[in-house]
Amino acid sequence: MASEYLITLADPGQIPTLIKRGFLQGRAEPRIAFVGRSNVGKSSLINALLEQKIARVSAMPGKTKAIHFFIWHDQKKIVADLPGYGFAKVAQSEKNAWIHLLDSYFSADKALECVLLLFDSRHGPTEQDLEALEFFADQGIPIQIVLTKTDQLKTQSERATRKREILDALSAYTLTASDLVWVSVKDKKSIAVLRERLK
Ligand SMILES: Nc1nc2c(ncn2[C@@H]2O[C@H](COP(=O)(O)OP(=O)(O)OP(=O)(O)O)[C@@H](O)[C@H]2O)c(=O)[nH]1
Ligand SMILES: [Mg+2]
Repeated sequence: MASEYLITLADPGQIPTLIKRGFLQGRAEPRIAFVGRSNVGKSSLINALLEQKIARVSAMPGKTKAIHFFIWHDQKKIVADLPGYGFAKVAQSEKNAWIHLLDSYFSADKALECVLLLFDSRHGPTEQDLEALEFFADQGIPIQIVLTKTDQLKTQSERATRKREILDALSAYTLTASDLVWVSVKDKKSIAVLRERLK
Protein backbone atom coordinates (compact mmCIF):
# COMPACT_ATOMS: atom_id res chain seq x y z
CA MET A 1 0.00 0.00 0.00
CA ALA A 2 1.39 3.39 -0.98
CA SER A 3 -0.45 5.59 1.49
CA GLU A 4 -3.50 5.68 3.69
CA TYR A 5 -5.60 8.08 5.68
CA LEU A 6 -4.74 8.10 9.37
CA ILE A 7 -6.77 10.63 11.33
CA THR A 8 -8.15 14.17 11.40
CA LEU A 9 -7.36 16.77 14.03
CA ALA A 10 -10.23 19.22 14.16
CA ASP A 11 -10.06 20.42 17.76
CA PRO A 12 -7.09 21.21 20.01
CA GLY A 13 -8.84 19.18 22.72
CA GLN A 14 -7.95 16.01 20.78
CA ILE A 15 -4.21 16.63 21.06
CA PRO A 16 -3.48 14.99 24.44
CA THR A 17 -4.92 11.68 23.23
CA LEU A 18 -3.58 12.05 19.68
CA ILE A 19 0.05 12.88 20.46
CA LYS A 20 1.79 10.90 23.18
CA ARG A 21 5.53 10.53 23.79
CA GLY A 22 6.40 11.46 20.23
CA PHE A 23 3.82 9.10 18.75
CA LEU A 24 0.92 10.39 16.71
CA GLN A 25 -2.10 8.12 16.90
CA GLY A 26 0.34 5.42 18.03
CA ARG A 27 2.68 5.88 15.07
CA ALA A 28 6.36 6.81 15.24
CA GLU A 29 6.96 7.97 11.66
CA PRO A 30 8.26 11.56 11.46
CA ARG A 31 5.76 14.14 10.34
CA ILE A 32 6.01 16.51 7.38
CA ALA A 33 3.49 19.34 7.27
CA PHE A 34 2.15 21.15 4.20
CA VAL A 35 1.55 24.79 4.96
CA GLY A 36 0.45 27.70 2.81
CA ARG A 37 -2.37 30.00 1.90
CA SER A 38 -5.71 28.65 0.94
CA ASN A 39 -5.86 27.41 -2.66
CA VAL A 40 -2.04 27.40 -3.09
CA GLY A 41 -2.14 23.69 -3.91
CA LYS A 42 -1.23 21.83 -0.69
CA SER A 43 -3.70 18.97 -1.06
CA SER A 44 -2.92 18.66 -4.78
CA LEU A 45 0.80 18.43 -4.07
CA ILE A 46 0.24 15.74 -1.45
CA ASN A 47 -1.73 13.70 -3.97
CA ALA A 48 1.01 14.13 -6.58
CA LEU A 49 3.80 13.12 -4.21
CA LEU A 50 1.92 10.16 -2.77
CA GLU A 51 0.62 9.17 -6.22
CA GLN A 52 -2.82 8.68 -4.81
CA LYS A 53 -5.92 10.85 -4.67
CA ILE A 54 -5.99 10.86 -0.91
CA ALA A 55 -6.22 14.54 0.11
CA ARG A 56 -9.27 16.53 -0.88
CA VAL A 57 -8.77 19.13 -3.57
CA SER A 58 -11.24 21.85 -4.34
CA ALA A 59 -11.65 24.89 -6.55
CA MET A 60 -13.31 26.52 -3.53
CA PRO A 61 -10.70 28.07 -1.22
CA GLY A 62 -10.92 27.08 2.42
CA LYS A 63 -11.80 23.47 1.76
CA THR A 64 -9.39 21.95 4.26
CA LYS A 65 -10.61 23.07 7.70
CA ALA A 66 -8.89 20.56 9.95
CA ILE A 67 -5.49 18.87 9.90
CA HIS A 68 -5.67 15.60 7.98
CA PHE A 69 -2.92 13.06 8.54
CA PHE A 70 -1.91 10.40 6.03
CA ILE A 71 0.63 7.61 6.29
CA TRP A 72 3.12 7.73 3.44
CA HIS A 73 4.33 4.15 3.63
CA ASP A 74 6.95 4.42 0.85
CA GLN A 75 8.83 7.11 2.73
CA LYS A 76 7.84 6.04 6.23
CA LYS A 77 6.46 9.45 7.06
CA ILE A 78 3.23 10.96 8.19
CA VAL A 79 1.94 13.74 5.99
CA ALA A 80 -0.11 16.55 7.53
CA ASP A 81 -2.44 18.45 5.22
CA LEU A 82 -3.15 21.75 6.91
CA PRO A 83 -5.96 24.22 6.44
CA GLY A 84 -4.82 27.21 4.39
CA TYR A 85 -4.58 30.76 5.62
CA GLY A 86 -5.31 34.09 3.98
CA PHE A 87 -8.83 33.36 2.90
CA ALA A 88 -10.43 36.81 3.20
CA LYS A 89 -14.05 35.68 3.40
CA VAL A 90 -13.53 33.85 6.68
CA ALA A 91 -14.84 35.41 9.92
CA GLN A 92 -12.35 36.51 12.59
CA SER A 93 -13.66 33.91 15.04
CA GLU A 94 -12.86 31.19 12.53
CA LYS A 95 -9.40 32.64 11.93
CA ASN A 96 -8.75 32.60 15.68
CA ALA A 97 -9.86 28.97 15.87
CA TRP A 98 -7.50 28.21 13.00
CA ILE A 99 -4.54 29.89 14.72
CA HIS A 100 -5.31 28.09 17.96
CA LEU A 101 -5.48 24.69 16.25
CA LEU A 102 -2.21 25.15 14.36
CA ASP A 103 -0.39 26.68 17.32
CA SER A 104 -1.50 23.81 19.55
CA TYR A 105 -0.46 21.22 17.01
CA PHE A 106 2.97 22.69 16.27
CA SER A 107 3.84 23.10 19.92
CA ALA A 108 2.67 19.56 20.76
CA ASP A 109 4.28 17.58 17.96
CA LYS A 110 7.97 17.07 18.65
CA ALA A 111 8.44 14.63 15.77
CA LEU A 112 7.90 17.24 13.10
CA GLU A 113 10.71 16.69 10.62
CA CYS A 114 10.05 19.43 8.12
CA VAL A 115 7.50 22.00 7.03
CA LEU A 116 6.83 22.40 3.34
CA LEU A 117 5.92 26.02 2.89
CA LEU A 118 4.05 26.54 -0.37
CA PHE A 119 4.00 29.86 -2.23
CA ASP A 120 2.08 30.54 -5.40
CA SER A 121 4.71 31.01 -8.12
CA ARG A 122 2.50 33.58 -9.86
CA HIS A 123 2.42 35.94 -6.89
CA GLY A 124 5.44 35.12 -4.77
CA PRO A 125 5.33 35.26 -0.98
CA THR A 126 2.57 37.38 0.53
CA GLU A 127 2.93 39.12 3.88
CA GLN A 128 1.26 36.16 5.57
CA ASP A 129 3.59 33.74 3.76
CA LEU A 130 6.55 35.59 5.23
CA GLU A 131 4.92 35.54 8.68
CA ALA A 132 4.56 31.78 8.39
CA LEU A 133 8.19 31.52 7.29
CA GLU A 134 9.29 33.50 10.33
CA PHE A 135 7.11 31.46 12.66
CA PHE A 136 8.74 28.17 11.64
CA ALA A 137 12.23 29.63 11.38
CA ASP A 138 11.89 30.98 14.95
CA GLN A 139 10.94 27.52 16.17
CA GLY A 140 13.94 26.02 14.43
CA ILE A 141 11.78 23.74 12.28
CA PRO A 142 13.44 22.90 8.93
CA ILE A 143 11.58 24.53 6.05
CA GLN A 144 11.35 23.44 2.42
CA ILE A 145 10.00 26.21 0.21
CA VAL A 146 7.88 25.07 -2.72
CA LEU A 147 6.64 27.32 -5.51
CA THR A 148 3.40 25.93 -6.91
CA LYS A 149 1.44 26.12 -10.17
CA THR A 150 4.47 26.86 -12.35
CA ASP A 151 2.49 25.69 -15.40
CA GLN A 152 0.71 29.05 -15.08
CA LEU A 153 3.91 30.95 -15.84
CA LYS A 154 3.63 30.93 -19.57
CA THR A 155 6.74 32.62 -20.91
CA GLN A 156 10.45 32.33 -20.25
CA SER A 157 10.64 35.99 -19.30
CA GLU A 158 7.70 35.66 -16.88
CA ARG A 159 9.46 32.74 -15.20
CA ALA A 160 12.72 34.69 -14.94
CA THR A 161 10.98 37.75 -13.50
CA ARG A 162 9.05 35.77 -10.92
CA LYS A 163 12.16 33.90 -9.91
CA ARG A 164 14.11 37.12 -9.38
CA GLU A 165 11.31 38.76 -7.38
CA ILE A 166 10.79 35.74 -5.17
CA LEU A 167 14.50 35.37 -4.45
CA ASP A 168 14.65 39.07 -3.58
CA ALA A 169 11.78 38.68 -1.15
CA LEU A 170 13.44 35.69 0.49
CA SER A 171 17.02 36.97 0.60
CA ALA A 172 16.43 38.51 4.05
CA TYR A 173 15.82 34.98 5.33
CA THR A 174 19.13 33.69 3.99
CA LEU A 175 17.34 31.51 1.48
CA THR A 176 18.89 30.99 -1.94
CA ALA A 177 17.80 29.49 -5.26
CA SER A 178 18.84 26.00 -4.19
CA ASP A 179 16.39 26.11 -1.26
CA LEU A 180 13.45 26.46 -3.64
CA VAL A 181 11.65 23.79 -5.62
CA TRP A 182 9.38 24.94 -8.46
CA VAL A 183 6.58 22.47 -9.05
CA SER A 184 3.47 21.90 -11.06
CA VAL A 185 1.09 19.04 -10.43
CA LYS A 186 -0.46 19.68 -13.81
CA ASP A 187 2.64 18.86 -15.83
CA LYS A 188 4.34 16.92 -12.97
CA LYS A 189 7.26 19.34 -12.92
CA SER A 190 9.79 18.55 -10.16
CA ILE A 191 7.45 16.25 -8.26
CA ALA A 192 10.06 13.50 -8.37
CA VAL A 193 12.77 15.97 -7.36
CA LEU A 194 10.78 17.02 -4.31
CA ARG A 195 10.00 13.41 -3.41
CA GLU A 196 13.73 12.68 -3.50
CA ARG A 197 14.53 15.70 -1.30
CA LEU A 198 12.09 14.55 1.33
CA LYS A 199 13.75 11.18 1.70
N1 LIG B 1 -2.78 24.90 -12.90
C1 LIG B 1 -2.54 24.33 -11.73
N2 LIG B 1 -3.53 24.24 -10.81
C2 LIG B 1 -3.26 23.66 -9.63
C3 LIG B 1 -1.98 23.14 -9.32
N3 LIG B 1 -2.02 22.63 -8.06
C4 LIG B 1 -3.27 22.85 -7.60
N4 LIG B 1 -4.04 23.46 -8.53
C5 LIG B 1 -5.46 23.84 -8.41
O1 LIG B 1 -5.61 24.79 -7.36
C6 LIG B 1 -6.85 24.61 -6.67
C7 LIG B 1 -6.60 24.45 -5.18
O2 LIG B 1 -5.86 23.26 -4.94
P1 LIG B 1 -5.82 22.57 -3.51
O3 LIG B 1 -4.80 21.48 -3.62
O4 LIG B 1 -7.18 22.21 -3.05
O5 LIG B 1 -5.26 23.78 -2.61
P2 LIG B 1 -5.07 23.80 -1.03
O6 LIG B 1 -3.82 24.60 -0.78
O7 LIG B 1 -5.10 22.42 -0.48
O8 LIG B 1 -6.34 24.64 -0.56
P3 LIG B 1 -7.06 24.68 0.90
O9 LIG B 1 -7.33 23.27 1.30
O10 LIG B 1 -8.27 25.50 0.65
O11 LIG B 1 -6.12 25.39 1.83
C8 LIG B 1 -7.50 23.38 -7.33
O12 LIG B 1 -8.43 23.84 -8.28
C9 LIG B 1 -6.34 22.67 -7.99
O13 LIG B 1 -6.72 21.91 -9.10
C10 LIG B 1 -0.94 23.23 -10.34
O14 LIG B 1 0.21 22.79 -10.19
N5 LIG B 1 -1.30 23.82 -11.50
MG1 LIG C 1 -6.35 21.56 0.94
